[in-house]
Amino acid sequence: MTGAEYVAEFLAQRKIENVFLLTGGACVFMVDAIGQHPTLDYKCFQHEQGAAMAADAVWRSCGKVGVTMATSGPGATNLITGIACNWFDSIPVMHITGQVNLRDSEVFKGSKVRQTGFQETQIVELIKPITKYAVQIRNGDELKRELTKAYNIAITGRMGPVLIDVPMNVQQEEVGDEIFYEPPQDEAPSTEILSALKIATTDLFEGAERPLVLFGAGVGLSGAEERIAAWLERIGVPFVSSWSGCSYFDHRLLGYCGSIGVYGNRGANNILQNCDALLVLGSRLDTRQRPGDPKLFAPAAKIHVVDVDVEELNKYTPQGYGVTELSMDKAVPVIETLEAPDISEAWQDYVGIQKEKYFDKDTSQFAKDHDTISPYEAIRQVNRLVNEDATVLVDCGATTCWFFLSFLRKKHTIFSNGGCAPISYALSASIGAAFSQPGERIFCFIGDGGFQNNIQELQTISQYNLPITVIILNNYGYGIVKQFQDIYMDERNEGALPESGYGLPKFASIAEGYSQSYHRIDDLKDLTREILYADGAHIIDVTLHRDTPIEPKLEIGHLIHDQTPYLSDEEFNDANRFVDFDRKNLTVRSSISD
Ligand SMILES: Cc1ncc(C[n+]2csc(CCOP(=O)(O)OP(=O)(O)O)c2C)c(N)n1
Ligand SMILES: [Mg+2]
Repeated sequence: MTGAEYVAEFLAQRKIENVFLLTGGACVFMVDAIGQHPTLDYKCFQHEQGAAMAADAVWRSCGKVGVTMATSGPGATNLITGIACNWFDSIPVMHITGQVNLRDSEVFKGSKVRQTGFQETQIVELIKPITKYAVQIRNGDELKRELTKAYNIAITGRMGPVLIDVPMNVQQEEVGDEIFYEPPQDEAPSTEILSALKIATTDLFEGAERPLVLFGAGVGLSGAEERIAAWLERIGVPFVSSWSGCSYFDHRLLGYCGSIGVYGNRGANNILQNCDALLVLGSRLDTRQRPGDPKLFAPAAKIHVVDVDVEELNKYTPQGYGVTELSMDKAVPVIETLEAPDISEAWQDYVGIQKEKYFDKDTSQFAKDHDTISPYEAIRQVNRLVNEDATVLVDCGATTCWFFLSFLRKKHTIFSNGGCAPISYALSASIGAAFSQPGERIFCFIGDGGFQNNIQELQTISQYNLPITVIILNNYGYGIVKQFQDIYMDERNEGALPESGYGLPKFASIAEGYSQSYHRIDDLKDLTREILYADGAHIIDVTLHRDTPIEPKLEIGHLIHDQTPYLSDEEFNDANRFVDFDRKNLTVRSSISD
């Protein structure tokens, strides 16, 4: 077997079905080997970025490792944004790049030339900061060792992308027929760490009257979501989630109060800010969740965080949070034994009121006032019309905020790219989701700007006849940027609107060019299940007023739960019964637990 054939066989034995690629001279032997393999297949993308984003969706939709292949130089560098998507959201993906023949690159060994071989690029050095492991292979033996090592690194611990760079001569080298793979050893956690977790969390709950749990993506990434959801249901402690976390449980669970953060639900933020004990499960509390001064995040609460990545935990040292370094699947047997704390009646009433008042109530007052389509209602309508286990992706910008404020997950697969958040991710990721779930229709919410950023992948959708419904929430601009500029730049919308350099083609003509059907929606009564589920690939263009804002939204210099449109002082104080916040001076005067 040649090195190229070895790569194909190794992937096939890992039950990988598709490699997402764009070919080129330096990977062509490997592409050929995949093409000749009896069970492995490849799918062609129009841009490597699309392939890498699609590979991100494979794990999220079917739990298998996504694989890309690209040629050296520009092929490899085009993968970078997609690799960043995998990295920040902890998604295991294996990227395989072709590299020039080692003979070429070694000719000038010792001199620091930029390049010797044509299209030679040191992708391994470039990519190291955003991969868990990246290595250039020097011979057949290394290929065998490194493939298994890289694959295992991708799927263990805090997961993430890996990259293997395979020079042309290694692709052609005779490497023998035996495939080498040793599954990773699953180490049991020490009894010390488990008992420390038990003591810390019992202590956290025992001293609490106003407990809250934050459900993060780590719960789902480690496969602990069903057990944690069952535990939450049993003990009746209220919980909130991050955007990435809310992909993993049924939003109809009684204890669920919404997603928190800068664009979070107002009630969920209020509850967070008034709790006295917060158990954070598998969430990294990034600055969209914990903006500004960390001291003002759940300021009256004792906080304990369980996370698989010690670096994430190290950042809490100044705040003195309790921490446990453990993946959630290892922590779940302990968490499950925690009994419900003595929740005060006042807290139960308060949580009930906040939920009643705000949960699933976010809407566009602006759209009401202007008699235009509310993106919140458009999303709710799709939520009602699609199957309760449908796969629904969402892109970037205001579109994401509207989505997470109004889509209620039942058994749906819902996701977005949380950490890198490039515009266009969802279009390419929909393709990965479609290949991972043959026969299932995929729904993709995307803004007009995001839709254009990787528009060439419409061709990939068409040529493979993928059942993807793209729903453009069209506000004729980079809406989220425009809202920011309106607030902080006196409505100077440089680079964000058609009159300042942003441009839109006729989407109907684009659809026609890519052989897809097109529906323009000016009235939500025309957005029907029939259209959503029409055969083939299609584009639904929902017309919004271009000024439709995100509501609620946090402005700079405010407490996380003091979002626009601002509440009166009376309403604000009523929503903060347990902690007395000085909303102007950004301090806490006192709290019930003081
Ligand atoms: C690749 C990339 N470039 C730029 C940005 C910055 N950015 C974030 S949101 C956004 C506007 C998105 O516009 P659109 O897709 O129409 O969504 P809207 O906010 O209008 O809903 C931009 C340009 C980004 N996230 N990714
Ligand atoms: Mg837009």
